[in-house]
Order: sequence, then C-alpha cells, then structure tokens
Amino acid sequence: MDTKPIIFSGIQPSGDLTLGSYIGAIKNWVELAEDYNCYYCIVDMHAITARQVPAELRKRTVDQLAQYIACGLDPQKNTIFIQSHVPAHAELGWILNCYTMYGELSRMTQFKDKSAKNADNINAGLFDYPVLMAADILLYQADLVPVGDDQRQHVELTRDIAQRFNGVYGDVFKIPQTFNPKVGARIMSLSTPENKMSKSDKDPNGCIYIMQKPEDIMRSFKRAVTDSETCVRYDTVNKKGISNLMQIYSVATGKTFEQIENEFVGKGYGDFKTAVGESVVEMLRPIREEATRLMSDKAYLEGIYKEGAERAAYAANKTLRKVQKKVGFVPRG
Ligand code: AQP
Repeated sequence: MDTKPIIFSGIQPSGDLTLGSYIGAIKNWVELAEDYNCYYCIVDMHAITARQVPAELRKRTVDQLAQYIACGLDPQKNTIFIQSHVPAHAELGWILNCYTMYGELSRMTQFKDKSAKNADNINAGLFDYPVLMAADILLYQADLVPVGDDQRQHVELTRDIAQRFNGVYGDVFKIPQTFNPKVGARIMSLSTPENKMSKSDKDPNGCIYIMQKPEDIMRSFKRAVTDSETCVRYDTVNKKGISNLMQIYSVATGKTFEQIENEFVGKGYGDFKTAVGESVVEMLRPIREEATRLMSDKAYLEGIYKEGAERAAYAANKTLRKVQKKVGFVPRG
C-alpha cells in the first residue's frame, strides 16, 4: 500500500499554459512529485465556466497532457487524468453544494473578478466553481494542494466545507493544506504588472506561454513595463514591473534577489530585460521541444489519460461511496 501523503492539483485547459501557471503550480508539482502520491488533473469541467470553442477545448486538453509530461511529470509515477473522465467529481460537487453557503461563494474574489471580465456570461457554474474544486481535492483525500496565490482562497473554502461536513458525519474528509511557492506564487503581467499573468489576457505582450517561440518570448520581455528609475531593486510596492521580472529571473536561474541586484549594478534595464528573457527561453526550451514531440503521438497520450482516469476513479469512488452512505443515499448494491 502507498503510504505517501497525497497531492491533488489541476489547471483549466481554458487557454495555452502560461509562465505564471508553470512557475506558480507545475514546477512545484514536479519538485514535490517524488515525496507524494500525486493526482494531477486537467480540469475541463472548470474550463466551460467561460465559453469555449469545442474543437479547441478538445485539442488544448490533450496538448496540456503532453505539456504536463514534458514539464517533468512522469505518468507512471503520477496519476494524470482529465476531470470529465471521472464522474465522481460532478457527483461529489453536487453533494457539497448542499454544504456550502451562498454567502461564502459570494465572497470569492475570483468570482468577482471573472464576472466583471465576463459580464455577459455570469453563469451558475462560474459561481459554483469553488465547490467543484473542493470536490476535486476532497475526493482524493489530499494532504497538500500546490497552487498559485490566486487559488489560496478556494483551498481555504475547501477546508471550511470539509470541516463542516466532518462536523456532521465524522471524519470523512482529510483537511488539505495549501502549498504556495516562496518565489513566484503570483507572476504578474509583463505589460500591466498590477494584474496577474493570465491565459485569458487579451494583451499578447503581457503573457508568456510555455510553448511560445524564443523570438516571441524575447520580444515580450524587451517590451516589459518597468519604471522611471534605472536600478534593479526588489520593491513590490514602488517597482512592480522590476520586482516581477526579478521573481521570474530568480526562478529561472536559482539566483537570490540580492545576487540579482548585485549582478545588474550600473547596468540599464535593457540588459536586465534581455537576461530575464534569455533565462526564460532556456528554461522553457526543453519543455517546448519535448511537448512538441509528445503532442504528435496521440495514441501514447490516449493511453496515458485512459489509465489515469481508471486509477483516479478507483480512489475517487472510495470517497464518493462513503459520502453517499453518510448522507443517506441507498447503496446501489
Ligand atoms: N500568474 C500566476 N502566477 C502564479 N501562479 C499562477 N497560476 C495561474 N496564474 C498564475 C496558478 O496556476 C494554476 C492555474 O490554474 P487555472 O488555469 O486552473 O486557473 P487560473 O488561476 O484562473 O489561471 P488563469 O491563467 O488566470 O486562467 P484564466 O485566464 O482562464 O482565468 C493555479 O494553481 C494558479 O494558482
């Protein structure tokens, strides 16, 4: 029996994977993978809370699987699967709806942000998103949820829902912890460093995608917004753009902020932005090359997501059956 603690995390295939989701989530998944029993999901059911083009969603979902593997997630050691292939997510999601308060969901900042961005499609799924996310996590009895800063509030709500349910029925769910990286928990847009880097960003220079060509990455970094000083110094209040670039450079090179400040004493922002761009190009190059190779091997990817769904469903159904029994549903026999 595998006695390692459990990780669950996922990313929506709502756009191409960004440098933000790589640094805030996937890179940490890879670093934690050895010490945990990991479930890494492609959350397509979450993605449809915003309108998607069906053929593009299908393609991005499978491409994202290739990209997870190319980032270093070994599909033999980790359970990698597509959310909609495991019906227990929707089933537990419904039950947990009945243990989640309207007021709690109304306070979620992501709901407020996303409904402001999509005023013509504020659907019930967008409102209910955190409950489905709670089901994702609790089904696997996860100990740890490695996510970026923006998802911290949703994991807190997951803990509240689990504690409420356990308070009524006994110890059904493990109470999960959030894992946020020390550097890079919130990578900001290169063009508007007040905003988070997001896949749905409309500005092509604000966001770096992990599959982007080196020349496009370099162009975006060279245009990155900085400030009117000429000093590379970490100050997230007055120097948001430079501090964001320092975080990215620190993750890509392993250098501390102090080492970075010393490296660029007396040099201009142009040199700094070029160095950051080049470090990101080199960090992403092997990922892009391996993902491109894997994306053309549809049969291999199909094998991985089918096996992943079987393994995930086995674990998820154990929790779901227990929950159904607790709330009073008649067993199927
Ligand atoms: N800019 C970021 N900095 C650090 N971490 C980030 N993450 C996303 N953007 C950043 C983390 O990566 C995972 C992605 O999760 P998701 O795609 O399911 O959700 P999201 O946070 O809504 O991502 P986006 O890019 O902002 O998508 P859209 O534009 O579709 O809404 C999560 O762990 C997240 O914290």
